[in-house]
Amino acid sequence: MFKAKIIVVGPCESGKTAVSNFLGDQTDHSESNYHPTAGVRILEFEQQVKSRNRNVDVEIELWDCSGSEEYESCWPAMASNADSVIIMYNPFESSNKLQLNNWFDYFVSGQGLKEEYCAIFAHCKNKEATKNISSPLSDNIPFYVTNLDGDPDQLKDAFTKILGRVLSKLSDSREKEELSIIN
Ligand SMILES: Nc1nc2c(ncn2[C@@H]2O[C@H](COP(=O)(O)OP(=O)(O)OP(=O)(O)O)[C@@H](O)[C@H]2O)c(=O)[nH]1
Ligand SMILES: [Mg+2]
Repeated sequence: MFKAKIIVVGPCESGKTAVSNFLGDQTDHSESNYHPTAGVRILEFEQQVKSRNRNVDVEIELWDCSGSEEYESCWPAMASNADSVIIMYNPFESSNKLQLNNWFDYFVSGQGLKEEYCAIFAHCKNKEATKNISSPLSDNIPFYVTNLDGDPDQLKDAFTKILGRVLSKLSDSREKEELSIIN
């Protein structure tokens, strides 16, 4: 069994908890009251991913992190040993876009994570607004426009793609470790 730690970061109220709950099948996502996350919530679930023509079970730890500056002192623990980072923002809030570089610099480049294992979710709370949005950061980071009301399966597909890329990294490093034991 492979294990993956995936952290979800980004500005307050961008939808990190709603999306994390949906991905982890924790609650009904139609719950509309906003409850700011205190620090971090860790959701654990399993998902099957296709890798190199076989189905592989992955045990996922999804870290739904608070967007509040109040918890910046927890960033090192959140970032520690993360296999992937999902940066979520509201594309209609200009202040959100300005903050994105901070999240990216700390959680992706600051940790030496390759951009291909991370993702940006431009999360639109209004499903009508999901067209013509382009990535605010490097084109090398996979970019998805997401929404829970329209076609939430698109969100599941995006997550499965991220997981597929993370899994190939994890299986490569496991193979290397196995070879190093024989050699
Ligand atoms: N209609 C609709 N509402 C959404 C969607 N995504 C999030 N929301 C609502 O937006 C509000 C904020 O979402 P949260 O997921 O709590 O935001 P957050 O990013 O976790 O915020 P912090 O924990 O403070 O960092 C909540 O009231 C959600 O129900 C969506 O796709 N559609
Ligand atoms: Mg939250």
